[in-house]
Amino acid sequence: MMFDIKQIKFSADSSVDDILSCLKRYGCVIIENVLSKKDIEEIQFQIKPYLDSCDGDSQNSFNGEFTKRFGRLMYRIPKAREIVRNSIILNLLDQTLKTSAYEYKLTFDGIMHVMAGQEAQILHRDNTHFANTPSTPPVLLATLWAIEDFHQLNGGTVFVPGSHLWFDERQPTQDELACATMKAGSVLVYYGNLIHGAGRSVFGTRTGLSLQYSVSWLQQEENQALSVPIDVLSTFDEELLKLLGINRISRNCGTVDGKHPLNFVLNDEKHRSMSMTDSEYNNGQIHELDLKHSNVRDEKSTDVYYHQTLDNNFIDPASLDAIVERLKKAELITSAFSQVISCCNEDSTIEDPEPII
Ligand SMILES: O=C(O)CCC(=O)C(=O)O
Ligand SMILES: [Fe+2]
Repeated sequence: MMFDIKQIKFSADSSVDDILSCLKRYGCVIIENVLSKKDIEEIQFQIKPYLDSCDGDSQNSFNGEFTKRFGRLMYRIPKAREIVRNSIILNLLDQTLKTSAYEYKLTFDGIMHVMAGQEAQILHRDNTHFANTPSTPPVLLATLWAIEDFHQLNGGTVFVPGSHLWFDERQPTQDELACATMKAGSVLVYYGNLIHGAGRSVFGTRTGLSLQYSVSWLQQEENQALSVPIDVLSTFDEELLKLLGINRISRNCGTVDGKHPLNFVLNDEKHRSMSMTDSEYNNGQIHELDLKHSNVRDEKSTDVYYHQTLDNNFIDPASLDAIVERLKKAELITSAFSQVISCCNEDSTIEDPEPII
């Protein structure tokens, strides 16, 4: 392997600009020691019952025969609700996905627990789950949190640095592959267009916690609104709910019957009043809340308007009057006609009414 993994390694206090420029260049970064030992223990404790009851053959050949997988982490794993809004990750999301969307949201959450005997996963790009999207603008940013150490013998993720910018047909050679070797508590962050896959495992286990984010206009891989029962959702705070896609991202997008979707989840005074009048939209508190995490929308309104109205001056006023008169007459005739029709329907002996001219 030719690639020196150190080139993409950062720590939790590295500058976000440095992390971002590496991400743009190689399509991936590893940020080390983001989770503490205690965090890791908590996650392991919370996922254990689900891992224990999960059989090895995880659904299909893409997911792996010796890999345990399960989803609905926002419902099942309280600690994941905290990790999903890690501030470094949100910062990177602001500067990547928000270049082509008003918001981003969680699209996938799942545990990927690779066991000895697992063959390498087919190399792929995650964005192709949705469509064969080009690399610019980015629509998907994935994070894979190491809950155990990742290395070359236990299925550590294999990736192709820089491949997020390759054309579709280009196949990687052996020396272009790298392994995301990282200690538990680190996170691998990669663009959806990066070529990657879980590695081959000959020894031990490797637990990864995958949280993937997409632009708000893409369908979620795991339907978050249905993955978490409504009574559990209603205990979440506004920031988390919006991250799950339960959000109004512009005047009309994401609403339920014209109202902010949070109305239906958070049944308190503040959210009940989240109706959608124009004044609230333009001046109200709601919009300011929406703007809190946005570095793209720096104006009150996200809409662009085109200030032109159809000019009827080409019709001269005299003929306009004549047109209106004719329309009125036509209306009278139509209503007279429909009255006759309804009379005829009542009196079935008249089968063929004379047309009224
Ligand atoms: O588990 C891994 O290392 C990666 C898995 C993966 O890329 C996927 O299932 O899409
Ligand atoms: Fe993948």
